[in-house]
Amino acid sequence: MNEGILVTMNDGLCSITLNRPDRLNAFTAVMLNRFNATLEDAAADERVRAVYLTGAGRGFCAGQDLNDRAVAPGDAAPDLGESLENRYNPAIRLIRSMSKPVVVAVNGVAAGAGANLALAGDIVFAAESAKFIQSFARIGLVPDSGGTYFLPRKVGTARALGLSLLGEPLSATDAAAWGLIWKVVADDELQSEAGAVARRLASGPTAGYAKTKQAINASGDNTLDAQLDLERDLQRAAGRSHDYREGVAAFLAKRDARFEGR
Ligand code: T3D
Repeated sequence: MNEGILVTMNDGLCSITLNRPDRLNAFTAVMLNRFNATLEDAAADERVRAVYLTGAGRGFCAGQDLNDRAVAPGDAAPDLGESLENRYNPAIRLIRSMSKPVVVAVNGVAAGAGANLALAGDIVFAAESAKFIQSFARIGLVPDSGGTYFLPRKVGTARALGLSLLGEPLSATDAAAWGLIWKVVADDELQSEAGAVARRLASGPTAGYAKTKQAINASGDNTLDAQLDLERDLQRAAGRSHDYREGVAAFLAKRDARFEGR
């Protein structure tokens, strides 16, 4: 049973496809547990040097599957805090803390936790027809999966509040113009373009990427002084890496570098 997740491994790239296309890849608890286990494996496996995430069918992910538990009037209230603590928060923490780049190819609508999962990626591509919806307000919920953390930082408070309170779709083009994502590409070029970037990252200087991600992640909470100190320490370590020596040697020899990720 693949539980709504397809996983392939190729040349250092772990590719994950959310695969419940008839439900726009909405997460059931079982599917999200499996997704998190896959991320944990990818984070721990030294052979994995980059992760690629996309959706099957016409959607990327419609967030929580609203059929997955009873919420009818009269039913006991479900504990959504439990759902976040045990499933959604670990997914976001795994993506942000993983010491390898995570490339996301948003192939269609990304709603609710599905939107914020996409936005947690390191390099986010979106198909021209894709849209991002903070749909939580439509069902009386609060943006989760890092939405209230990442949105204000990426687009400012005014746009974060507009997106969150109104729950209106944001086009891929506007998402790129607002600085929410890396790039919007033609629908039929999404997988080839985003996939090529993921493969490139999977054969790049993995240890250097890890330090870069660590520094960028830390910057929001650091003073300039603290950030300069962090850069010094990370650069000192990067300067001792195999890939730094190889990168300089390749530059001087006017050839392509053969990075080993260490
Ligand atoms: O555990 C917790 O609950 C806490 C965590 C919460 C995190 C969250 O993600 S809360 C937010 C949950 N997601 C939503 O509220 C989004 C619901 N979906 C939509 O608003 C719309 O489907 C979309 C705007 C995403 C797309 O609209 P459209 O018109 O392109 O497609 P559609 O016809 O609505 O959906 C296609 C099918 O997928 C449809 O099924 P059907 O009629 O063909 O049998 C629809 O019911 C189903 N589907 C879409 N989203 C969900 C879903 N089924 C279950 N859960 C969904 N989230």
